[in-house]
Amino acid sequence: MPPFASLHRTFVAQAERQPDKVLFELPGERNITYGETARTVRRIAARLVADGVTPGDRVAMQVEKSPEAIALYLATLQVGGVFLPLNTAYTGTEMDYFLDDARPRVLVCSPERRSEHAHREGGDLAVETLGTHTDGTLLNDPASPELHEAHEVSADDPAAILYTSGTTGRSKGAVLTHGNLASNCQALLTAWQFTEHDRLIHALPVFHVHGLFVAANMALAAGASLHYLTKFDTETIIDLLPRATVLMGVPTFYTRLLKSERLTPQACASMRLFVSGSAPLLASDHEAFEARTGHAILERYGMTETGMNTSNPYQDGPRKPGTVGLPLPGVEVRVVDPESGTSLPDGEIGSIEVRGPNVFTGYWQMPEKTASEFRADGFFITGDLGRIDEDGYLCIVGRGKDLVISGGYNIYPKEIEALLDAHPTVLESAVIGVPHPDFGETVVAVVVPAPGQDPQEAELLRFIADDLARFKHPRAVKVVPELPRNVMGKVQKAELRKQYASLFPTA
Ligand code: MCA
Ligand code: AMP
Repeated sequence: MPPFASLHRTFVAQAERQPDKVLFELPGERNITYGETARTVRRIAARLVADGVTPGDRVAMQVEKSPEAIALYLATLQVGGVFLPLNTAYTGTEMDYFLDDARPRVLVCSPERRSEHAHREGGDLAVETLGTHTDGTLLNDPASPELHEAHEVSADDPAAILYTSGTTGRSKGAVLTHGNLASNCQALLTAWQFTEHDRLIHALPVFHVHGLFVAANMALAAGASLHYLTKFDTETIIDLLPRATVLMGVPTFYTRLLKSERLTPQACASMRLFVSGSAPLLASDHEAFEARTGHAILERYGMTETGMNTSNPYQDGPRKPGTVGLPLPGVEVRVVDPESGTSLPDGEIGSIEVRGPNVFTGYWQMPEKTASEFRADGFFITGDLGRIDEDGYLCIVGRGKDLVISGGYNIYPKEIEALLDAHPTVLESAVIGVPHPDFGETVVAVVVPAPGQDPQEAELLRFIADDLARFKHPRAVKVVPELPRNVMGKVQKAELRKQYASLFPTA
């Protein structure tokens, strides 16, 4: 496939080449072709322009997963807009922050949540709705016009903003360009030999890099088909395996699939590739999956700010459990001393840094934060810790950043600590991640009572509920007389993680 500059243009080319090919197969429901999707994209594009969207304007989306959500993404790119997908779990308080910061021209929300956003409307913001059955204001006029022209974009133009929480507790919008998305998609198509003949099981959410810019982009660009599921369900996936070729998921997908007796070599007979990422896959799960199915899961490593950086080989080399493989074509990866920034010899643990056409341009309206995360020679400091093994494979050994990854969702302790500390019975808190049998890691809050107070778990959880998406809620609250500190007075989270490591017994 020749190099491409825009995901929208590449999709349009596929839709013109094979209009009748099924793009979305919705199990037990409808099938939607490339041609039908292209028409929906053009209708939404016309609607966005009517709402006042001009190139560079942000289009925010907080909707349940549907094929039309992907059409909205493509329509935004068509008109030169900047797509801003938001997790459906975000509460009103969280939405206030993102919308104030990104100042979108249009917010597309679920019809059921329309009233929550009524107060935002007017002025510079238009609110549209989109349901899961083509309902909602965005598509409610069957005779609505179609926009055929596409805004001419360059590789450096912004295509999307994805919020990713910072160590400071404030979420930062990572601005990804058309060039970032296109180059990463192309590198993955080549690395994983993905073609129009693939049938990908898509069970990830479409508001993060994994589901949108890895899974969906690859299928759209290659002209492949999606078994498109609104959410992960073990038995539905196993039902679909015999009609699919590729599955992409977070480690929790594989932990759950392994629990089913129906996961057999026969069930996987038509599959050629299982991909895992977003969080570490346990080497024991990798090995158990291979023993059970004959397939070695291909683990890769990425970040919101960079898309995918490294991948275990599709062929020409082993897929090594516990590693995230080799740099993708065009991507440079190095392990350096975190203080001096000098490269370390292979085998030594240091800070992982990356450079390449996949790396974002910066955080939305945060030039200083952006500058502090890049080296002078253009390498981006990922905040992950790793080493390069004897075969050149990258192994992630930990995180320099204070981050919990639960079922593939990133959770920043600082955000939760700030909320807990505001409760009158709490003097201070430390939020940590501990091993969890289903989510890989889960959140535990350790709190110290304010003088004379007796913090109650249920009350604390109620107190933070409105301000925090459900997946970020601590699964346990522990009350302790004081937090362990080092001589500098810094809370020793490693000590706490050790202390509570067996709270949720794994295997
Ligand atoms: C749902 N819940 C969770 C999570 N998901 N709690 C903690 N961690 C989670 N990940 C909560 C719900 O709020 C609910 O709580 C209860 O668990 C059940 O919800 P349900 O929707 O039924 O859960 P599920 O469908 O079983 O979802 C689990 C899941 C899902 C399949 C692991 O979280 C998922 O699809 N994760 C993928 C996230 C992802 O795409 N990450 C990629 C980020 P209650 O019942 O108590 O109300 S992109 C990225 O990281 C980089 C770039 C990369 O490298 O890919
Ligand atoms: P996000 O900010 O949601 O893009 O999450 C990116 C982070 O997820 C990375 O910085 C890593 O810490 C982690 N991550 C992604 N893929 C892997 C993987 N295969 N193994 C270990 N950690 C991973």
